[in-house]
Amino acid sequence: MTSQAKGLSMPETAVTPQNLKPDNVVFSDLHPRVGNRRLEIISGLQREQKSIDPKYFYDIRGSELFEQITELPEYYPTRTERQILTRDSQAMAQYCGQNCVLIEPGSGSSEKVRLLLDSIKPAAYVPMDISADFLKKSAIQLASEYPWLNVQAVCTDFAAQEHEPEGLPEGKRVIFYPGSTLGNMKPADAIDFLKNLGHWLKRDGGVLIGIDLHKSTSILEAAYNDEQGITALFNINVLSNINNITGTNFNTDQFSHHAFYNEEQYRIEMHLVSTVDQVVELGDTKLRFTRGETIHTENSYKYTPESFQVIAQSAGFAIRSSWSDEQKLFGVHYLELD
Ligand code: SAH
Ligand code: AVI
Repeated sequence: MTSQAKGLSMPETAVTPQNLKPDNVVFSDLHPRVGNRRLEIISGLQREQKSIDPKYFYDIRGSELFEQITELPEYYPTRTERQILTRDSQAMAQYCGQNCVLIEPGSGSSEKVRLLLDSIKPAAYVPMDISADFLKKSAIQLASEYPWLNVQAVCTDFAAQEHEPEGLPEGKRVIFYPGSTLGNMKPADAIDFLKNLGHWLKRDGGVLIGIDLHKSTSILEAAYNDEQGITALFNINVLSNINNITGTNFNTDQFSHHAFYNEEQYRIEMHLVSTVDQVVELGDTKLRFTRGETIHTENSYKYTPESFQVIAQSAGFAIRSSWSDEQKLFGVHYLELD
């Protein structure tokens, strides 16, 4: 019998995702303190080449804009990786085994893991992301779609996460790191990051990782300069997030998006170009910009199969298997400690 049929009044409070939280999801917040983030941001903006760490793209609006990017016709990485994961999920499951603890740094919407869950049947899934509200929403959505799945979401800066999150069940660790998010680190940082992940794996674990491949400059530059201008909005949104975190007064109308492939370094560089001479204030600190000066907001490194092998080996891993699409746009690899 429904509550109405029983004559009970309906609750007046709004139904939010929080009070609809299914039993199979827990959320812990290890997010860095505002003070630390403020210092990191200021120090980047005071360098000769001003820079902002790309993790600051991801407030809730940034995460939503990234989701829109993944659907753009020019942004081939997401759909290509999804095709590979769909086609080869059984082969990947042979490596991951069943009942592992599946940990995803930078999980975003947790869309891609859905392509693996039925074949891997993990004992727990641990989405980790810096974008707290988006993570919470995505974890609740996933848990309600997969009632058998134990979801343990952790809001954290994965680059500062020395040990695996506490309280995970026993069992083999598999780290799922799709999207070529590793490509947003400089190669030396990528090696250190992978080395650290190696400590989480114990003996028999592995890393299932997606890496974007080097290709023609025209395909790459189109992917980061889409016609609808969503990538430009994503880039500029970083300034709104910085204003919220630090109290700076960046005027987002006075910066424009610039992305190009640096062929020597094998990386897309994203910058924000100051369109006027201006001073941005942060309390007593004044940040001066000349017209045309840039803030470097992101690198997105592209690898050849050989150059990724060097990164993996330098971090102590052997590549056990690799999968790619027919056009060799994107690669997915299963790594184990060598
Ligand atoms: N894995 C998803 C999302 C990739 S986008 C996919 O393949 O589509 C990159 C994700 O990593 C974003 O959700 C962003 O919030 C998160 N992220 C970026 N830097 C991070 C950091 N330092 N710590 C934690 N999460 C981070
Ligand atoms: C998350 N990361 C791998 C994306 C990339 O392609 O480097 C972020 C992005 N930046 C612009 N478009 C997408």
